[in-house]
Amino acid sequence: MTLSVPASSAATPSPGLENQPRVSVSADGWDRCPHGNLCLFDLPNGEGDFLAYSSATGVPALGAWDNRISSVWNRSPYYADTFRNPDFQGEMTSWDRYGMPVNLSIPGSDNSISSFQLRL
Ligand SMILES: [Ca+2]
Repeated sequence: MTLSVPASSAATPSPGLENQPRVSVSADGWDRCPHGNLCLFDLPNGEGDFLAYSSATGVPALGAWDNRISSVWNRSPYYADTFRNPDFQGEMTSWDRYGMPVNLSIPGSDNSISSFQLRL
């Protein structure tokens, strides 16, 4: 499953979307990442828009999310590998299953992920 959640949706719903379900009105930052998911955030500290994946998958090109991810939390039961280039090329970082949330500014890889995979 892929879930893309605009950061602004909880505070300022778009017209016509007021009654749509949301991840959680009270959740903020990292806490918005559902247990069992890999979450990829636009901003540090789990802020901003984010993507969430809960099944083994490979994404060779991130489109609008290319070179955008600034923090990662792998809460999934899969290993996650992120790559600096598309098609699973370039420098790879592996994320443990049920790991800790990480700001990519610390390892110096902010806004540089271009593909990733979730694997057993
Ligand atoms: Ca970013």
